[in-house]
Amino acid sequence: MKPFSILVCILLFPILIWAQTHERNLILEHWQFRKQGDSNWLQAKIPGTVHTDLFRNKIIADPFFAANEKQLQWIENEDWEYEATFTVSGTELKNQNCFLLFDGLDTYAEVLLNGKRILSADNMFRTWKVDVKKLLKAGDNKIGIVFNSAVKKGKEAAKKIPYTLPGEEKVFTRKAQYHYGWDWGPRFVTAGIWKPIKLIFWNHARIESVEYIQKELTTQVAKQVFNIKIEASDAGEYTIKFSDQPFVRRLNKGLNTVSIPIELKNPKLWWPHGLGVPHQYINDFSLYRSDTQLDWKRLKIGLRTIELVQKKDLDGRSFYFKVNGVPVFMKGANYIPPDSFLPRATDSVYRAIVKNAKDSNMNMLRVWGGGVYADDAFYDACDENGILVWQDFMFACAMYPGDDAFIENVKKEVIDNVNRLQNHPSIALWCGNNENDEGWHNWGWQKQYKYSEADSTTIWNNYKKLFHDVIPKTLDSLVSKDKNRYWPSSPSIGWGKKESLTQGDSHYWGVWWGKEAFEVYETKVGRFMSEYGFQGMPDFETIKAFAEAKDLNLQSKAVKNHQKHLTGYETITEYMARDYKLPKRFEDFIYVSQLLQAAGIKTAIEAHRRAKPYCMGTLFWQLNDCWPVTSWSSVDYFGRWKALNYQVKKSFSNLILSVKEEDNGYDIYLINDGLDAQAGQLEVEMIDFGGSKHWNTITKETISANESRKVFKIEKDFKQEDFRKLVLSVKFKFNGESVETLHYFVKPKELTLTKPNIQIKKINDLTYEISSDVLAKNVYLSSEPETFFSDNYFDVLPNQKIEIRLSKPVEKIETKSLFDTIN
Ligand code: BMA
Repeated sequence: MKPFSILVCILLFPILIWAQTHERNLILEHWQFRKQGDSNWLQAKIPGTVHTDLFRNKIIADPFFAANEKQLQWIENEDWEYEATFTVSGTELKNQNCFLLFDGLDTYAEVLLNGKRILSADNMFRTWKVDVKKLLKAGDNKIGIVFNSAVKKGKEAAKKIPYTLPGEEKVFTRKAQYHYGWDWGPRFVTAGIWKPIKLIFWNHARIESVEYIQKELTTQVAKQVFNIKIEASDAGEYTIKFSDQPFVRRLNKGLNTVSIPIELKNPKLWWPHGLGVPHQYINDFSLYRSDTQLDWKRLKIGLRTIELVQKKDLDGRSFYFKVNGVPVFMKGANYIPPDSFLPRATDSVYRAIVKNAKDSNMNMLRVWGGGVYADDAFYDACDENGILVWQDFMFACAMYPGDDAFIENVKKEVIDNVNRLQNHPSIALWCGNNENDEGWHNWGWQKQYKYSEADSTTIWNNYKKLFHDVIPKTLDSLVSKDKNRYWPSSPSIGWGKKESLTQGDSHYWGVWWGKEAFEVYETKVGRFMSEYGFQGMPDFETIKAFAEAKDLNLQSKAVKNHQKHLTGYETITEYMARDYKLPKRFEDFIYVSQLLQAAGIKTAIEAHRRAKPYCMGTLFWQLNDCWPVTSWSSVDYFGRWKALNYQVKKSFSNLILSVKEEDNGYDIYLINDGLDAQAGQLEVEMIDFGGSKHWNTITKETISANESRKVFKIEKDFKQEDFRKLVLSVKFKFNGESVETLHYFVKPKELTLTKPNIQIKKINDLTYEISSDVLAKNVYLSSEPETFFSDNYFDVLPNQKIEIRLSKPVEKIETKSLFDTIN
């Protein structure tokens, strides 16, 4: 920079500050906290929670370790105070306008600025904006926040109605419901400043938000409108610039909406993962008064159409998404919050979760209603990676109050969150709640809580008011037609009812909760399977992070506390005994529990995909965890993949083979989610575990685009064979690529396995080749901490070489296979 320009900058600096909207993040100040009534203040980290602040100050032990959770329940019954002092300069005070923006307060918060109450917050999902121009002073300013116990507040509200609602005190509080404990999560009813607090100064006018409407989209043209909401404190003429194109408008004092229509020729579309590139356009808008830039906003958008098609057909009613005119089979999982203490989850955590989804060939995640509306980083990552989002509103497995104050609070929450999320191309569906409708009709709540007819009517009417009226109407008022897809409850019909398999979305829990065999998944196939699942233990290293060496067994308090399903370990063991020889060592039990989970969910996914287009979606329960725990997740709290996630990656690839045993034979299916037809060679071999070929056949097959079809049948006429030693290997070679699958004829516990000699050959620092003399079943590779293998828990056939890539160079690789667990 030349000295002259430096001088100009120095001279202009105060003027620029004075003119432009500028923002300070108050989380950077020195914050302190204490239990209300205590005299000592302790250092706090913002954003944060009381629990994590207490832990950092060594007042409590690690909440996730062993059974510490049980000793920490007192925290939820206390009120907590936070405070900070921040300095405001004279120049800052000269700005015409100034407000405080609270992105998230958890939950009942009384906020004081320089001794004056400026806000009473009561919903952790809302953002709060408070004009503080008149209260700020030059020099030191003090902000104080008292968080009242959410549990106590909930209990007080519960007392005001004459009956108990399912979900009890938590349903009165607009706070993440999983904080009160779930069947995969601990009970930590947090309090605190969970998102940033910003001090914003502005003059004349500022851009409040930009909303994007897609009027028309074809391959030739995208007709779009950007609605720019501008708050003005001075009426007058302003210019909005979009890609250097000026739009001059007169603004009134108050809130203005400026609409800018933009036409784009030959637009590049946004495609879900697996079907194309999720292209995004960057749109920058700046606001000027004369030649001075006042404000600036960037909006990334993706151009795509999405339709939820529900058409009557012979079986019932379809339920599928058409994206850019193409019916898309949705493959994915249910997503829960990534931590019990949400502020600990950094942007990189959200990015890693979405990357896991993409790397395992998913194209949809369901943000489940018992958590929180996720952070922006999550949706940004979904947009960038082509992952569609089924977005629940935050209500789950309960019935909610219907008084005016509650309804009004929810309405505001819907406005805040729909406005925050509506521009994301990833948002495919808004859904009212998780399992409230199903719970009311099928879980026996009426009997359990002994409702009178009048109470029942009130509760159900309140349900209808919220999910059939207030939420959809608020959504209608906020979003344009192209974004308006609302589904009141997931599932629409409970899993005991036959209609749940002929229309709507379906949660199937006959397996696990109903203890039915995994094979039942093959018959209980609905139109869109939005939940089903089976537990698997997390990685051994993950368990070692919360349990001491002496506690590494299923009976220890530590391991028991990290299983939140009432009969979780018993259910795993019962299913395991059906299919596997029960291992004696704890470490082996972990490994086999993962194999069991992977095999069970593979059965479900393949049944769902075979049934395409009758069934058009499969989202298993659940992708991730909020702490280290034995749960239904495919990736554990630390991001370690369970066997299930490696299986999912295979089962969700665009083109797969699937073998289904029928009474009279083995049907081979080709399932293609891709948009190109494929022709190739199908090679079927029956080999024994020593590698000898017993039978084989080769045929030419084709599969159309977006199709599932039975392409081949093997009759059951192998009378002389010992099926305990045989495996069917099926390959489809097409277009220079190859997919394959293995099918065993008996359960793993009946297989005649012999000790494999597993060879690991180093090709280069990051590539190894795995081979074995005899069948090595479910080879598990492990190495130094945080080494990621491109595949794991895979079978190695004799004469086969499997190439594995590593995330980093390692000294040594250890192996284990199913054989090791039975000897
Ligand atoms: C589903 C979910 C969760 C629960 C899971 C496992 O129904 O909606 O409420 O954690 O089952 O039980």
